[in-house]
Amino acid sequence: FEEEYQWFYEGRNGWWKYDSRTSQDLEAIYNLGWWQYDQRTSHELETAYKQGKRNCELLIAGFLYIADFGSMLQLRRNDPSRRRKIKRDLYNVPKKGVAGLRLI
Ligand code: V3L
Repeated sequence: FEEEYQWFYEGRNGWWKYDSRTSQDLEAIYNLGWWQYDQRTSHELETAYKQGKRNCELLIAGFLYIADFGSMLQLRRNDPSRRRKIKRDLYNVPKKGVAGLRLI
């Protein structure tokens, strides 16, 4: 069972950037820059979002992060310069993979 909406965070340095001529087109058309959060974290985000909370604290690979729904950014709690855009989108939009596991 997949929830209709999932949460995504922005990646960097994707494989599609190796071909500089088409990278912008691919990124724009297929939106390949996004990773889906793992199922547990995506569910935590969805619950907090639906409760109208301003943010949600996340534990990811031993690090605490804040997902801020106002700015739609994920920030590492002890180093807020480590920031990534986040988005809520339909579960079946194109993505790089889930939580760092590539689809291809
Ligand atoms: N879920 C899983 N891993 C995360 C998350 C998250 N929400 N946030 C950060 N990391 P930072 P490309 C990402 C990982 O923001 O090729 C991807 O999942 C993050 O992993 O500076 O650049 C890929 O595994 C990074 O390894 O705190 O798109 C990897 O980057 C590390 O935490 C490469 O993706 C530091 O991120």
